[in-house]
This record gives sequence, structure tokens and C-alpha cells, in this order.
Amino acid sequence: MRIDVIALFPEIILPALQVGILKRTQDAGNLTINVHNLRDFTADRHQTVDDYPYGGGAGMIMKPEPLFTAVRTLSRDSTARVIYLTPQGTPFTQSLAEALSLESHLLLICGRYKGIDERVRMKLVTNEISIGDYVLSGGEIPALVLIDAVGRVLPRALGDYESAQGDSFSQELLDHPHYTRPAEFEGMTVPEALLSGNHEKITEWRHEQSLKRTAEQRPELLEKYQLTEEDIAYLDSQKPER
Ligand code: 9D3
Repeated sequence: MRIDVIALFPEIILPALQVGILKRTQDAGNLTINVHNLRDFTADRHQTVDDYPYGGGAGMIMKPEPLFTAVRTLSRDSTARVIYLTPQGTPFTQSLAEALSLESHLLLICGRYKGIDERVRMKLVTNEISIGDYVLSGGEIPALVLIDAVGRVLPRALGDYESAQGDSFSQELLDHPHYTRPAEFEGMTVPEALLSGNHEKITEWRHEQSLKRTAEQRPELLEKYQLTEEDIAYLDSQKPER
């Protein structure tokens, strides 16, 4: 996969691409990421990227010319998905990350100021994505979130799909607690089920903990999840007495 990013602050994005899974995926040759500065696609002496809004109001708008030049330069073949990161976009999810991981070329546009000229959105943008309902100062961090989520489901090396599989499967419920050595730390012990060596018991304990956490933190996820009789009985047993 190839990912091009158009940003006003490439330096926000670059260091995060040099470590961990994203670095390994790039080193394996399965992902090429290029981060471009929008100012490099300007044609005027002052490298102007923004201007005042028609109709007035506070804030600036990103001018169409540098964005048209950048997208046309970076997507010569015209097969790239052109994704604009915007608070007005469709919510980013694991399933969207997995769908995007099947593309061969993504071109990400990071906004700053109040947003981009509408003609860029109409003529060039194929997808608009938001990472959640909170206000950030630009699209660079959202682009990094998207790259991280998409990059980690790409194969790092041949036959390296299991971990990503496990992730999407476990998205239905929240993860259970984890413990490692020592068996006792500052008076806190590891749950007996995990020390039992009984794999059925361990699996049951983990599943119950996932149900409990999901009920506490994300009850709306349980509405889509097919609860068994045993699941319902367990959750009922966790409710405080009246
Ligand atoms: C005045 C209306 N604001 C929109 C909610 C203006 C505005 C605020 C923040 C315009 C752009 C931004 C910068 N944010 C992004 O570029 C952005 C973003 C976000 O703020 N939250 C979640 N996802 C995203 S994706 C891009």
C-alpha cells in the first residue's frame, strides 16, 4: 500500500512513522508513506495556503489551488482514495480501517483553520472521515490515527495475519484483565482461575470479565452482542442486591 499525506505540519506526523509496527511494516516493503508539505504546492512568492471566507466570519479557509495541485501531482493515475480528515466526516471504526487496508493508494488531506474550500471536497475528495466527536486543532493527528489503524492490519511479513484477526474478533466485547509475574504484588494476588492451569476455567473467567467490563464501560456494545443464557445469568449475578 502507498499512503500520501498532505499537511501543513508534516513534523507532527513524521516521528510516529519511525517506530514500532508502522516502521516494521514499511521496512518489510508492504507500506510506503510520504508526508508532503502543502506549501510545496503553492505557486506564489509567499506560499499562501489560506484566505478569508466569502460571506465573512472568523477564521481562515484553505485555498483551492495548492490542494488541487497537490492532489493532481500525487494521484497521477487517478486511482487513489482521496480522504479528507474533517469533523464533518463519517466516524472512523475498526471495520473502516480494515476496508481501507484493502486499497492500494490512500491520499490523506489534513485540514487546518476552519477547513478547505468546498470545491476541493466536491471535485477531489472521495471519503470524509472524523475520528470522534471532540474538537482538535487540525487533521494531522487524525491522519496519524488512520495510518496507525490501517497500517497495523496490513501484513508485516508473510503469514502475519493472526494478531489482526484476533483484534477484530475481540471488538465485540471489551478485553478482559491481564496479569503477569509476580503472582503477588504489594499484597495484590492474581485471580485463582488464571493460576489453575484449567483452560476451560480460564476461558470462562476471561469471557465473564469481558462481559462485566463491557456492561460497566460500554453497555451499548452488549445490545449488538448475542448473549447466551449463561451470559445473562452471569450479568444478573453481578448486579447489586436490592
Ligand atoms: C466551527 C466549527 N468547527 C467544526 C467542529 C471548526 C473546526 C474545528 C476543528 C474545523 C476544523 C477543526 C480541526 N479538526 C480537524 O481537522 C479534524 C478532526 C477533529 O477536530 N475531531 C475529530 N476528527 C477530526 S478529523 C479532522
